[in-house]
Amino acid sequence: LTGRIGTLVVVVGSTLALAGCGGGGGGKTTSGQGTVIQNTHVLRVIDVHETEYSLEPKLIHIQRFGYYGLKAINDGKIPHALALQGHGLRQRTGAIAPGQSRTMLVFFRKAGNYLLYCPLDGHARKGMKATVRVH
Ligand SMILES: [Cu+2]
Repeated sequence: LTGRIGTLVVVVGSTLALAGCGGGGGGKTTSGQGTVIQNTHVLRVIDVHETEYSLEPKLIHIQRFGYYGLKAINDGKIPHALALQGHGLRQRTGAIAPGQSRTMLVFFRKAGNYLLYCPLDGHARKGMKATVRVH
């Protein structure tokens, strides 16, 4: 992982601003009872902004096991994607066009650090990576 671990922390409650997902991320709806992704209630949807070549935030804290949405938002000028790897998990979105987003449903059930990165064209090596820390 990169040596530059920032202090940015995703704040609970950001899910309320999620109406109108751009990228066909898999059937997300927001209602008074929380956010549903692929027919699954998630504890939280975490926004991950992608640009050339970085991910923000660099460090995401998760305090409870359970289902989460990782919403990859392509703020860049070329296609990106988002992949997650660690502790038996390995999954990724398809390519995301500039200005679009996709949400990945993830079930975290083991503590530790997970690698979040863009799997396209060596982008991770250029800096498109981040850490999800499950406590
Ligand atoms: Cu990329």
